[in-house]
Amino acid sequence: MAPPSDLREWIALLEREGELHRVSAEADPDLEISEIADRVVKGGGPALLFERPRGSRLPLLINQFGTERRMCLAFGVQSLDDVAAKLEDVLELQPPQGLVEKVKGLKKLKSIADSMPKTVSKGACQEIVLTGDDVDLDLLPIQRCWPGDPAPFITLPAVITQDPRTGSRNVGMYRMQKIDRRSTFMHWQVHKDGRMDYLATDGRLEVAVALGLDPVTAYSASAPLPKHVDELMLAGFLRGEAVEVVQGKTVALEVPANAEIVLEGYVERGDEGIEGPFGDHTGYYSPAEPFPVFHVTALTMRRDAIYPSIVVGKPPAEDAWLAKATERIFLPAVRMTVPEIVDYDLPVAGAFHNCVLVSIRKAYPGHARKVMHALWGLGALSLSKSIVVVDEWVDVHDYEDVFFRVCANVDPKRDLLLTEGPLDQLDHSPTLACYGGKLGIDATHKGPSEGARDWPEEIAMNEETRALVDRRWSEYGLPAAPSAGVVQNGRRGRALRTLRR
Ligand SMILES: Cc1cc2nc3c(=O)[nH]c(=O)nc-3n(C[C@H](O)[C@H](O)[C@H](O)COP(=O)(O)O)c2cc1C
Ligand SMILES: [Mn+2]
Repeated sequence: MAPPSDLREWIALLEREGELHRVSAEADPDLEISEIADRVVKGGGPALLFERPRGSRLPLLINQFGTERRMCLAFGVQSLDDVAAKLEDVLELQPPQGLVEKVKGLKKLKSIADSMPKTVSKGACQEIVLTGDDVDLDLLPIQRCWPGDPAPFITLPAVITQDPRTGSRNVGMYRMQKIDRRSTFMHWQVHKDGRMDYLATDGRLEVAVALGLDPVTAYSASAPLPKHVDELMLAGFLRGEAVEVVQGKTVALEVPANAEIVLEGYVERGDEGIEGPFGDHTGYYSPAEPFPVFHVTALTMRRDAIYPSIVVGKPPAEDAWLAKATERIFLPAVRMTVPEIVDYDLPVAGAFHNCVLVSIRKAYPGHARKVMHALWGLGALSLSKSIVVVDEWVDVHDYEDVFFRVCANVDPKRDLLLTEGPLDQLDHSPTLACYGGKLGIDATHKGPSEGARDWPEEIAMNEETRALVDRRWSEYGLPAAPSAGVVQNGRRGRALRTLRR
């Protein structure tokens, strides 16, 4: 099934699939909706459409991304690895051999060409156009998420800018603290592409913010693409349908035609104020710091616009599945640079930038360290604080198995790599902001070539005995048991797990 083409189609799909709950009771965007959403998210519950947010005529949608099933529905796939496979197919494009291959290759190239955003002359996002004094952010049910937040924050925006030097477009998801009816802060962290566009001007930079998009385009705003790659192209590729864009009313930027709401405006170098604190996805408040002020010159929207929101906080929160989608979708791209990687997992509890578990096909001494350094040099993964490397046969999604390897295979003196480098701006633990220590743990098998003694063999029952026990199981008078002993899909049986605690 094709992914939904706008927010309405998405809401209708969620409703058909029993994945949406409408809240008709009035609820307050000031904290109350946060608490409701947080409980529903942590309980694995449905998306919520608040039909009467207090103080606004616009309904508020939240928890659209809160489960793996909804994330798969958004992409029109069975599993997020299917999305990765689609990308891998294109990344691994080889010079075609025969005619059949050539035709296939052309199809793939066409799928890339068709991904480019398409300019259209009219968009539903501009049914209502408010400019100048008529701009009023008070119309929107913007949430104040946590008690320590000083103001309401727009939390699920797609922020569009253009590199003043190259004209290339960037779309990123950056929270926006409301200042007054016509301005917000723009939370461009130091490592992000939006900030690079801002730093590349010494004057004014136009900005457009799209709210209420089809889910794949909304996701794409959070995707860590290289600076020069347009996130709307990724959205078009993943949807299998180009994103339609329409000329902004007061800025020379194109905006997604299907958006529910668009804010147009500008930031200016030197025009900054103190943003935050904000209850962040680290589980802590990120500190108040200077960020640019975004001046809104136009607020355009659909006649019956719906406002999208998300609450981040102590993990797991709704953003967990946005980040898991990135983990899965970007694995083939990571493998393009580091092909010995079999799989990786960024635990939700590690707020994603704090910990990477990675399995590799180890081929030479120091290979685990080579992979650590590669990841510390690779895009958004460069901000990872700790990396655990295990052998190819370890299931990195089975945290207990990874823990077993770390405990069993690591000589702390020999196998820990302590280094330093850039860290995520939101990490409060390092002494300096954005810079500090990094830990690599080599939990792979080692041997004399890496200064270890002869490495012992891992225990496993032989095939012959397993087959015998499989055959004779019913004779023992025991209840049905998994045939492969205690290990099931790489995960240990529940009974054993309970015993170990
Ligand atoms: C819900 C949510 C909120 C986010 N808020 C911010 C933010 O306030 N500031 C920021 O720099 N990144 C934020 N991010 C992460 C960026 O969206 C992400 O790093 C993205 O790749 C940025 O786009 P860019 O690579 O084009 O800069 C957020 C991500 C999500 C999912
Ligand atoms: Mn980008």
